[in-house]
Amino acid sequence: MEEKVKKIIKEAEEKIALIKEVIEINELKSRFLGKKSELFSLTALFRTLDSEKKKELGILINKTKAKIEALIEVKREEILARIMAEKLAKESLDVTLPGVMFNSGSKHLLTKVIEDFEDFFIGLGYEIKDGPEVESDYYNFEMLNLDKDHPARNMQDTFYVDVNQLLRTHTSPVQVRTMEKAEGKPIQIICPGKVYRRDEDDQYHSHQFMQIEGLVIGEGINMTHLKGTLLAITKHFFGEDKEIRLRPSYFPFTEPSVEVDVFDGEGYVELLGAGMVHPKVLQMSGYNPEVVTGFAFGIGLERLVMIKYGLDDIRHLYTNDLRFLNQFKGVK
Ligand code: FA5
Repeated sequence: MEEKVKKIIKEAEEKIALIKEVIEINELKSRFLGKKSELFSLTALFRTLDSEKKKELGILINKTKAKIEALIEVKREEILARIMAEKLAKESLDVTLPGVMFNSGSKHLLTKVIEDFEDFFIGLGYEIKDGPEVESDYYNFEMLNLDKDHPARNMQDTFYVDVNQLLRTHTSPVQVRTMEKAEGKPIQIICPGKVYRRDEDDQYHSHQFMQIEGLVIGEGINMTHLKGTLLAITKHFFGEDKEIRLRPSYFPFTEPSVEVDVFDGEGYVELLGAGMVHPKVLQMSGYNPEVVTGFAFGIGLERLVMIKYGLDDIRHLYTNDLRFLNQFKGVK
C-alpha cells in the first residue's frame, strides 16, 4: 500500500511540476483527488479490512491527500507570482519620463469681479437677487417712470422680442420686481446680470454687457449713504488713491441723480449711474415716499474691470483670445 501511495505522490509531483497556468490546477485536482482518482479508489479497500487496518489506511489516504493539496497550493502561488512579475515588468512605470502638461482653465475676469463684488456686498449685509433677461416693457421702463413716450427711452434703444417684451436694457427692473415682492419692507440688494442695448460696439461700448444694480430702501436713507457706498466700492476695487468724480446727471427713476467717473490714466471713464429713488417709483411699487427713501446705483461691470486691470478695449473681454485670458490666470 505504501508503495502504491508513494507512486501516486510521485506521479502527482511530476504532473504538478509541468503545469504553467492556473486553469490546469482544477484538472489536476480532480485527477489526483477527485472521485475517479486512484487515491479515492483505495477507499474501496475499507470493506475488506479490520478496524485497525481501516484506521491506518484512512490516515494514509488523508495524509496523502493533504500532501498533494499542499503541492498544488505551492504551485498555484508560484504561478500567480510569476503572472504578477510578468505584469509588473510589462507595465513598469518610469518616473523619470517627463509628464504630460494639461492646460488648466481659470475664471474669467468678469466672473472674478462679480464674485468679489458679491462677497464685498454680502459683507455689508446685502442680498443677491436676479431677474429675467427677456423683460417686459412694464418692468424695464414703465415702472421706472419711463412711460411709453418718454424721450429717455431712446438712450437705451434696444432689442425687442415683441411690442411688450425686450432684452432688458439695464438691471433696474430687478429693483422693481424686488420692491413689489417686499411689500413695503426695507431692502438692501445687489443684482448682477447681462443687459442689452443697440449701442455701436467701440472701445468702451458693447451691445451686450453686464451691470450690477444696487438698491437700498428704508427710513432715513439719504444721499450721504449713497456717497459713502460709492466711495466704499471705488476704494475696494481701485485702492485708496484713485481719483473719482461725481457728476450731476439725469435718470427718470432717480432724483437727484449722479454719475461716477473714474480716472483711468488718460481721462475720466463713466463707471456708474446712481441717485435717490424717485418718489413716484417708490409709490408705484407699494412704498410710501413720505415715510421711506432709498438710493440705487447701476454699475457697468466691464468698465469696472477695464479700469481695475488697465484694459484698453472692452472687446478683449468677449473675444476669448487665450493670449489675453492667460495673462490674468493667477490674478485676483
Ligand atoms: C443705467 O443703466 C441706469 N439703470 C443706472 C442706474 C441705476 C441709475 C440705478 C440710477 C439708479 P446708464 O445707461 O448710464 O444707466 O448705464 C450704467 C452704466 O453701464 C454706465 O455708467 C456704464 O458703466 C455702463 N454702460 C452703459 N452702456 C454701456 C455699453 N454699451 N457698454 C458697456 N457698458 C455700458
